[in-house]
Amino acid sequence: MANFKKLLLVSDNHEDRQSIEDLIHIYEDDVDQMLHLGDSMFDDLDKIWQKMIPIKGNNDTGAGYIKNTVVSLGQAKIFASHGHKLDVYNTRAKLAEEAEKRGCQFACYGHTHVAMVEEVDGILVINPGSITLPRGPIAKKLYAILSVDENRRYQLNYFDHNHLEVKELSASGKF
Ligand SMILES: [Mn+2]
Repeated sequence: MANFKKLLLVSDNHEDRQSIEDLIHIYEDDVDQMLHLGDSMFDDLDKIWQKMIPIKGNNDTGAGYIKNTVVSLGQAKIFASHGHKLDVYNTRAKLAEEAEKRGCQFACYGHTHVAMVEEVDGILVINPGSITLPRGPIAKKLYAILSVDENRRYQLNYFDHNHLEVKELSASGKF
């Protein structure tokens, strides 16, 4: 499948700087966009945000953070939110509803630190996990890359903090 557009997804590094700088160094020229899903706990004017879209987590302060946004990637539209105000520990239905309202096919969130991909009410809902403080069944520090092509196929790949693919989490399909 040729001509992919790629979006890097990372979340919840909770002040760890090295992990985020590593991702920028490795992927800056290789992906179309980088999205941070919250709780970096960096300054909202940090120069890192020249390279990544900064979503506001419950532990982030400053007017430079974005509460919710929609990212376009090829033909895909992706709703992005930290998720703490959408009750994501209990349900991903509110997240999917917000995505649907905005004409998105995907929704991405953080907050739980649990890597997860699931289809909820027709929306593909993705949590890239935490790059420093993993929780849940896969005890690995993770991030993810969402790729979409011109035939509306998507591919989601997870990687650990050593940048090795965690294949049991990968997903693909049409959107
Ligand atoms: Mn949080």
